[in-house]
Amino acid sequence: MTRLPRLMSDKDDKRDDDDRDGGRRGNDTSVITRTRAKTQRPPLYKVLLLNDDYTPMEFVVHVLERFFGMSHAQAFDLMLTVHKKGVAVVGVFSFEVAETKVAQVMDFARRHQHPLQCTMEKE
Ligand code: TYC
Repeated sequence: MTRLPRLMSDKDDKRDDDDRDGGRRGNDTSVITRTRAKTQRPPLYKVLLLNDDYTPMEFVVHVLERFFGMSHAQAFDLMLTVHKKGVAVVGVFSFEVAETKVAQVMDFARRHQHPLQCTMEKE
């Protein structure tokens, strides 16, 4: 949550007697005592596609186009990377989006009786 700077008037200030301003402030002046609370970025999750010996290459290309919004050329290149290296990151998302992508890919592969595996891990 982002906080706005809080203004503290002289009357609120319990440390008013420390005289750090040398007494130059009048009673109506204000000092910004706090700027901004630290914001936390939500954690991100990598979605990984795993190679296997049976899922057709065209099916994997289709999965990458359909669920990860890739062009045919991008999808083909990434499929080949998985085929050669065994695994590749196909996207980085919030937890909920990554979970949905994994479920969509696993369900689609299962319905077509391919052993394609898709997992996620915290970045
Ligand atoms: N290795 C598979 C084949 O030769 C193709 C493949 C690529 C399978 C990527 C899965 O994630 C994968 N038919």
